[in-house]
Amino acid sequence: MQLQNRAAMLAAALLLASAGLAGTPVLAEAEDAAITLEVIVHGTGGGGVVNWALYADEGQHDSGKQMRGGRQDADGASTTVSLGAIEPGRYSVAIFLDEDGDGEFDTNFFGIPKEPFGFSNDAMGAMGKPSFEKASFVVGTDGARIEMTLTD
Ligand SMILES: [Ca+2]
Repeated sequence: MQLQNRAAMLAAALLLASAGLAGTPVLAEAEDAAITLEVIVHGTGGGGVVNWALYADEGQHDSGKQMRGGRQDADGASTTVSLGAIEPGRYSVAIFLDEDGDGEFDTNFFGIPKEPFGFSNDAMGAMGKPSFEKASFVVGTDGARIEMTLTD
C-alpha cells in the first residue's frame, strides 16, 4: 500500500515537473527578438489612409505582388507605419496616401496619380515605378527604420 502511494506521488511530481517545463519559454527563443521594419512616412498632412506594400524581391516589386501590405490612418504631416516582423534581406516599399479613403490609388484620365505616393529611397521612375535596384534597401539583423517622403 505504501509503495503504491509513493508511486502515485512520484507520478504526480513528474506531471508537475513536465507541466512546469512546458510553461517555461525556451531561452534561445526568448533571446531571438523579432526583427521589425518601421517606415516614417512624410507628406501625409493631407489626411486619409496610408496604404503600404512590402516587396521581398525584384519579382514581387516588378509584378506588384506584395509580400505584405496594410492600411493605417494618416497621423499629421508624418506617419510612422510598422510593417511587422521581417527576415533580414533586401526589400522595397511602395506607399500611397488614400486621401479620399476609397481604397483606390486615384489617377486622372491620363493615368497620372492624383494622390501622394512614394517608394523607399524616395526612388522615382522616369516612366512608371522605379526599379527594385533603385528602391530597395537592406534590413539587417537589428531590423530597420527608414524614412520616405510622398509626392505632393
Ligand atoms: Ca483614393
